Amino acid sequence: MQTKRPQRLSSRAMAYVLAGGRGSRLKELTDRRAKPAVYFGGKSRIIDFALSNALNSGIRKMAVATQYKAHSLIRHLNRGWSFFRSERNEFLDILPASQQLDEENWYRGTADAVAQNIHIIDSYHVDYLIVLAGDHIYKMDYEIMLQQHVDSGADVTIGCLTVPREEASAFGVMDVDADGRIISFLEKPADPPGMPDDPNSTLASMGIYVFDWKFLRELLLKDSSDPNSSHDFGNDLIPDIVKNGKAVAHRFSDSCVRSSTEAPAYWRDVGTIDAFWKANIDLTDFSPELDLYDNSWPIWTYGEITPPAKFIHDDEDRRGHAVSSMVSGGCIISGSEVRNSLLFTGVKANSYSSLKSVVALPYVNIGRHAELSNVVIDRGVEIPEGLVVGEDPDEDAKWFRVSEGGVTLITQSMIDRLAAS
Ligand code: ADQ
Ligand code: ADP
Repeated sequence: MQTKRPQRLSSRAMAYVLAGGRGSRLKELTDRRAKPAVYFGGKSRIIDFALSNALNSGIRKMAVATQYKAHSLIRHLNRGWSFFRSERNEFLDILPASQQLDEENWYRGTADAVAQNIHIIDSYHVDYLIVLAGDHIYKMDYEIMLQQHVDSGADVTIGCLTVPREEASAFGVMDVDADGRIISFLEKPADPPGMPDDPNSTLASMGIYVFDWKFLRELLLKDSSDPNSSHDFGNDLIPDIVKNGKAVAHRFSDSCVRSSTEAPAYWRDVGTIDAFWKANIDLTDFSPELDLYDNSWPIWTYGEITPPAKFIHDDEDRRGHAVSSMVSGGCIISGSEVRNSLLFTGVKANSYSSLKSVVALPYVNIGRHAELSNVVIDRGVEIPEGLVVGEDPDEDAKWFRVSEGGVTLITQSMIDRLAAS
């Protein structure tokens, strides 16, 4: 007799991506776009990582809840993530705030961003909901986490990793028993506790939660009408489950990723200019921790159709070249020297210019004789001829934003202000 093959848990799950936050520590990079829509890695946007993880984990039902400055994010999702086919019971739903309840303009918090769409989620008949943040760079197989959730019989399973104690006040932090059950949870404590076996580290929530949908549904309905709740997972729902139910930690480690390469587990919050610059520049290393060339875990995105990158001698026979760099399609490097830099689609570097450790977002144009080091340049900026940035931080700070770590962010309005002076 033939036995029926068990269904993959991922086929009974929906990924619910929270993408409404601003990411204000990215400063002017998020003035006009939400953090999940910020570019990363030469071709992608930050949200592509969570969505690709879901896709590579076998999940074919997804929703993205948007709120802050969502236009560029929604445009990206429409262009790059519209290949799901409802005929095959696959979909990616975009759920902007204020679509469901007339009396509420905005999602009141992360839990409310799910609660306002309960009826939409019901209509897809899923057993599990995986709540994800759309603003981290990582690779993770959610099927492994789902399996742990089902095996342990938890009410919620929370993805977590160890972080240095001094950085932990930005996270929900937890204490676990020998079985991985969470016995205490504090949302962003001012003085995070160390771990018993490692006092300088803290176990932190990644903001990734797996729930049985029926359980979460009940909890959301109760929370929605609670006047004392801020309707947030980290502040309200998770502490409640830890106290009154069963919350289990899923440790993020090398075994959370199925991959054909030996790369270690990678997770970054690229929430500041310094972290954003570093994570992008790290990709130009000989052997970076984040392997974007791993075919077994592709990062899907919207791929603009462009001609190949081109490297040309200028009229005085200076060779345009790039070393230890990533150069996307449509770029033209003409008599320019590019080192340790990451250039997105359609960047042009003109003669006598020099780029060192530069992250240039799409369609940046670098004028002749410009000399730039340790900078992030926003999309479409026209760098004027002869501009020097990265030599004198005090001078740079007069016109541009110089980060704590000494990285300069350049936007077009900063250039316009400089030109008008
Ligand atoms: P935070 O990082 O502070 O804490 P939060 O501001 O709650 O995260 O945002 C989580 C996600 O939800 C982000 O992707 C954000 O874009 C999105 N979001 C925020 N407000 C939203 C809204 N009103 N509508 C829709 N989406 C919204 C959380 C947890 C911590 C955990 C960290 C890990 O609360 O416990 O440690 O994530 O980064
Ligand atoms: P992306 O994030 O896709 O690169 P842009 O950088 O071109 O998009 O623009 C980011 C957001 O700002 C988009 O929503 C776009 O519509 C909006 N935008 C672009 N230019 C302007 C402008 N001059 N004034 C106001 N909004 C703009």
